Amino acid sequence: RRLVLATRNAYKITELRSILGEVGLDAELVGADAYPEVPDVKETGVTFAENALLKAHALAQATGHPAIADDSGLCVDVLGGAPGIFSARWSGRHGDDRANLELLLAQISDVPDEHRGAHFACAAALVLPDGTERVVSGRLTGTLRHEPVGGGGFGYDPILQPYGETRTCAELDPEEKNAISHRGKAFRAIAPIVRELLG
Ligand code: ITT
Ligand code: NA
Repeated sequence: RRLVLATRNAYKITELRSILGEVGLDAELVGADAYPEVPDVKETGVTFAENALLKAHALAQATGHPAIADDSGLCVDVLGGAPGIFSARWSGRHGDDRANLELLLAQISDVPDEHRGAHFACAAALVLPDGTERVVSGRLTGTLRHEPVGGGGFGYDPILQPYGETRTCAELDPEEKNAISHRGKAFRAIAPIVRELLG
């Protein structure tokens, strides 16, 4: 049985393999790069859930296999939830993690510690070839540092310090991050649904 991970983000794929491995899904996991002929879908949704469903529908339909997708981002309290669904292209350059992070830090440079609340959000969508769909979400709340710290993870990990932690997400071991992360929560919640629907 094959389950397509409807993403081209290599960091997400690594985290998803680890999270789904822990919950013992009995399926061969392949990334979207296994289907280079399938074009990327336009993320025209206005929510994480809508975009995750768009990505999963496109891959499930094109491949004839069940697909799961992740749409995620960083929501900053003082920015009214931005960058949100625009997190991957906040600087205008899609996937340029460093430029996105630097721009965000500059935008909140004057914001004091007590107002630097933020959360990572993740929507996990499952779509079957017959169009059946499910979507669940997860979040990780914390505060934003003034400078990036740590070499692990990706994206905005070096500036998000989870509540109850003294380290940033980029200083956590991969297992520690997966245990508390938005992505870990969403995909551990969708795993039993995958099991049920794929039999
Ligand atoms: P796919 O659409 O192919 O999955 P993408 O990187 O474009 O890949 P998104 O549209 O979901 O994916 O954007 C996610 C962005 O949100 C990502 O580029 C990071 O900037 C940020 N992000 C998501 N999860 C994160 C995490 O665990 N740690 C740090 N930043 C994260
Ligand atoms: Na997105």
